[in-house]
Amino acid sequence: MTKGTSRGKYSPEKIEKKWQKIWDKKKFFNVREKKDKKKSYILVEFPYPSGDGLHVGHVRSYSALDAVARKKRLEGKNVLFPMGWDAFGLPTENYAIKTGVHPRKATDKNIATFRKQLKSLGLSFDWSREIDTTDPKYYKWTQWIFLQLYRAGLAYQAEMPINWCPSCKIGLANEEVVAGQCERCGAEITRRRQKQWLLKITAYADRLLKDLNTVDYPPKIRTQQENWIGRSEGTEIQFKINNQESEIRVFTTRPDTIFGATYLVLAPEHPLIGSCKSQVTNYKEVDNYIKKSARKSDLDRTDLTKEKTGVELKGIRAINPASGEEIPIWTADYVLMDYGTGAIMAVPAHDQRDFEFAKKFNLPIRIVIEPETGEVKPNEVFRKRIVALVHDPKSKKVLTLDWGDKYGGHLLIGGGINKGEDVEQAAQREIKEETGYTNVKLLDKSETVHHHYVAYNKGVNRVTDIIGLFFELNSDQKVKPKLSQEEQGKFQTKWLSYADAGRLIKDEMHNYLFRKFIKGDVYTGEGIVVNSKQFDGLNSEQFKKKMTEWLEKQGLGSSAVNYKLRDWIFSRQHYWGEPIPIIHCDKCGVVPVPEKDLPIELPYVEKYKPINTGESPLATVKSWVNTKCPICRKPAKRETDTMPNWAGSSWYFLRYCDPENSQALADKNKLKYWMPVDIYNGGMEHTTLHLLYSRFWHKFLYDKGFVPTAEPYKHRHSHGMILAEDGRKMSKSFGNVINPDGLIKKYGADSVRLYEMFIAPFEETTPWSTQGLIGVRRFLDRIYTVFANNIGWGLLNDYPDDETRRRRERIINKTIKKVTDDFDDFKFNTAVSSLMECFNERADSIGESENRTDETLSQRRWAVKNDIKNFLLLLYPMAPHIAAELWEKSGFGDLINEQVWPKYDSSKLADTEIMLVVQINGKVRDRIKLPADLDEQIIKEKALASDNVRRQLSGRPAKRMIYVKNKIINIVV
Ligand code: ANZ
Ligand code: ZN
Repeated sequence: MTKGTSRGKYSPEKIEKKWQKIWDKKKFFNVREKKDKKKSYILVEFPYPSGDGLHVGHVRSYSALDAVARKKRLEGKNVLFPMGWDAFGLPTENYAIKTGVHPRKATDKNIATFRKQLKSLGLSFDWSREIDTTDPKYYKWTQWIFLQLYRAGLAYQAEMPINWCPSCKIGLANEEVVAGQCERCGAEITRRRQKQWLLKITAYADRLLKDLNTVDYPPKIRTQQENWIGRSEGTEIQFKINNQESEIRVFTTRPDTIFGATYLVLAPEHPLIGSCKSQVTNYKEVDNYIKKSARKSDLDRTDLTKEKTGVELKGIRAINPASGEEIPIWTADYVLMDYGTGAIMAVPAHDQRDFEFAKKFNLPIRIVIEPETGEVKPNEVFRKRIVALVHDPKSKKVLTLDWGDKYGGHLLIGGGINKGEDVEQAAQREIKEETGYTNVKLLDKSETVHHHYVAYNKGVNRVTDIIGLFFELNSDQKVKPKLSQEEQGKFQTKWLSYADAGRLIKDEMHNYLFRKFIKGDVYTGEGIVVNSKQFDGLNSEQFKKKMTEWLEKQGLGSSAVNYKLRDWIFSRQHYWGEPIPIIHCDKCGVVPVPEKDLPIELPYVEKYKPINTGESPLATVKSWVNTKCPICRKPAKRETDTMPNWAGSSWYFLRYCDPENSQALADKNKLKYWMPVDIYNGGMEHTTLHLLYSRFWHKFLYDKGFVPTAEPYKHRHSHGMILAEDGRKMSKSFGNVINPDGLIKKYGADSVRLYEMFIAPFEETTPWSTQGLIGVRRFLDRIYTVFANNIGWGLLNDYPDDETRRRRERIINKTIKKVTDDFDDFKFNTAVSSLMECFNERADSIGESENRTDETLSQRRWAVKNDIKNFLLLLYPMAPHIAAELWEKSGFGDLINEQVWPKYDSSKLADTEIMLVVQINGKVRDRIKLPADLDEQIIKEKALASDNVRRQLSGRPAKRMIYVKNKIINIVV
C-alpha cells in the first residue's frame, strides 16, 4: 500500500462482533416451515460438550457446513441448520467423581462455553432450536422411543457375558473395546456375566444393508457399514450324533468342503455339551475347559496369533452326512456361541484356524479342493508342469527368476516334464538348467494346482496341472545354467528375503505355493473338488449348490444367512445417562413405565462412583428406586441401568424439526416438511455405530408411522481430522491441543474459518499450521484494502472497454462455476484457491503489458461494481463477516445474506484469447496475444513473424517447432 491511499485497515475484531449482532437481532437464520419454499436440512454432528471446550477439529466441520448452509440460503432454499448438545456420558461423570461438581452443573457450564465459542465463529445456526440430550424435556422422548421398542419386542433383557472395564466399572459394548482395552481409559477388559438390556438391531440387519442403495454415502462409508453388518451366505448342516437322537447343526460358507470335515467343534457355551454330560467320559476335563474360556473375551478367543486350545468330547462322535464317516467332536473357544449356530464342521485342509488346531491335536487333514488359479480362457491347451521353490534355510531366502514386468515379474522355477521323468526329476533338472544349482533336497510336494495362463513366448492359452515342489538348498554347488534359445537373457536369478518374495511374487499360483511352503498357509479359496466321491471334478460353485440341494432333500440342511452385526447392548451401570423407563415388580415382572409418567428424571445423587456390585449408582438412591408397580400398585423397584451415550444421538435430528413439542417427539407435518436430512456431516469414527444406530431407530419409527421417511439422511459426508502442528493427534496429555479462541482473537473468525476450509481436501486428515492461517489472514487483509480503496475512489458501472470486459467476465464466470461446483462436491479447499486466483489474476496473464505493475492501476481491476458484487457473494459463505462488511461499504443495498447466489454465463467461460509464450531453444523470447485455438500452422507463422524472434534468429532456419496448445511454442534451431 502506498501511504495516504489507505481507506481503513481490516479489523476483524470490530467487524465480526458487529455482524454477529445484526444477524442475531434480526434472527436471519431462524426458520419456519414455508409451504412455497424448498427446504434444505443441513446437519453437523452435535458435539459432546466436554470440559476442554471446542478445538480446531470441531471448527473444520462447522465452518464447512455453515458455508454450505449460507450458500443454500442464497440459492433460495429454506435452510434448517441446527445445533445442540450430546451431553450425557462418562467424561462428565468421571469429572464429577473427581471434583464433586454435579454433572448437571458441569454440563451447563460446558455448554455455555461451547455456545459462546460457536457464536464467536459467527456460525449461522438456528439457535432457537438448540437441544440438550440431558434435558428431561428431551430425554422424555428418548425414553418414550425405548418404550415403543420394548412394546415391539425389540428391547429385551438377557444375561450376557459382557466386556467389563474394571477401572471404569462399566460394561462396554464390543465397539468400545479396542484391542482388548477400554476405549476410554485403556484398562485391560475382563469378562463378566450380567443381566443387560439389549436392542434387537439384528432384526433390521437386512434392511440396513439393502437400503444403502437408497442413500448417497461415499463408497468408504458404505463399505464400512456393509462390513459391520457383515452379511454371510452359507448352509446349515445337521450332523447326527451316534447312538443318540440329538444332532449338531453347523453353519458353513463352504458346503463344498464337506468331505474334508474331519471333526466338529462346539463353542464351550454350546448347550449340547451339558445335555450329553452322561455320555461324555471326560466331562470333568471338558467342564474345566469351559470355565477357563468363559474368562476370555471374544477378541482373545478369535485372535489368530494365539495358540489354539480345546478338548475332545470323548464318548460321543458325529456322523458326516455326506460321507457317512464317524468323526470326533471337540469343544474349542475359537468357535463363538453367538455366531451362526455356535458349532462348526472343521475342514483343516482349507481353513487356517482348523488347520492349526488339527496340527496341534493331530487330527486328520484331507484335501478336498484343488486350487484353480488364473482366468479360464478359450481354446486352452493342456500341459502338466512343475513349479519348484528352492529356499535357503540359513539365509531365509527364496530363489526366484525375475522375468521383468512384461513377463510376469518375479516367479519361482517352472518347467515341463520330459518323457520318463517323475516330477521330482523334472524339478531337479529345471533348477539345474535355469539356475545352475545342483545340490537341493526335496522337502514337500503340493496338491495339483489347476492354473490358467497365457504362454507369452508362444502366444497360446494354457491350462496346466501343476505340482509344486519344495526344496532346501544343501550347498552352493553350481554348474553353468543351460538355457534354451527363448530363455537366453530373458530373466535374472535372484535370492529374495521372505518378506520381499511375498510382495514381489505377484502371480497368483506362484504366490500361493510360496505361502503354502514358507508360511504354512492352507488353500482357502475355491477350486476343483477332489476326494469327494461322485462329486469329484465339479468346481466349488457347482458343488456348493448341489450339496445344499441334496442336504435339503434329505432334510439334513438348508441355505442360511448370518450377520456379523450383534444386538446392541443398551445398558450402562452409570449415573449420567437416561434412566431406562422400566419397573421390576415381584408379581408382575418387568413392567414398562406408563407413558404419562415420562420422563423418569434422574434423581439428584451425592455419590457418582459406580459400585462394585456392577450396579449403577442409582441403585443406592432408595427413595428413587423404591416405587409402586403401575399394574398392581404393590411396592416395586425401578430399573437402575441407564442408557448408553448413543441413545440421545439416535434421534436428535428429528427433535430439531420441532424442539419444543410436549405432545410428541416432533409434529408430523413438521417432520414431513424437513425430513430427511439433506446433508449430514460427521466423523469417520461414527460410521459404524452412530450411523447404524440412528438408521435403525429411524426405520423402526418409520415402521410405526412416527416419521415420514425410511432413511434419516440423504447424503453423508465425513471430514478428516485436524492433527496438532507436530503431526500427532491433539491430546491433553501431549499438551498440543489447539483451542480456537486465541486464534479468533488474534486473526479473526473469518481467517480461522477460511483457513480450515483451505487446509486440505475436506476428507483428509491433516496437521494444523498457524503459518498457513497467517497466509489466509493476509489474503483477507489484501481483499479488504483493495476493495476499501476502490470503494473510496468510487466504483465504476462498467468496464472501460470491450477488451477488459471480455477478460474480466471470463475470469468471474469461471470462478462462479468453480466455487459453485466445488461446494456441491465438498471440495472446499479448491473453492478457496480459485477465489485466490480470481483475486490475484495478474495483469500480464490477462493481457496487460508487463510493465504496468503500478499498484493503483492494478488495484483498479476491482473497480467495477458487478465484479465486486460477485466476488463478495462467492466469498461470503466462507468468510461471511468481511464479505458482509465490504458489501455494506460498497453501498450495494440490503445485506449480503439477503442476496442471490451468482449464476455463471456458460458462453463466457471459454478462453477467447491466449498469451502465447514464444521460446527459442527453451528460452523465452516473446509473448504474443492471439485468439485461442488457432490452427497450428498459423501459430507457427505468427511466432516466426515476431520482431523479437526474427532478431534472435537472425536468419537461422528453425529445425523443429514444438507447440503446447494455447500456451507455448518452442523453436529449436
Ligand atoms: C467349514 C469351512 C471350510 C469353513 C472352509 C470355512 C472354510 P463367515 O464368512 O465369517 O460367515 N464359523 C461358522 N460359525 C462359527 C462360529 N460360531 N465361530 C467361529 N467360526 C465359525 O465365516 C463362516 C465360516 O466360519 C464357516 O464356514 C465356519 O467355517 C466358520 F474351507 O465351515 B466354515
Ligand atoms: Zn406388579
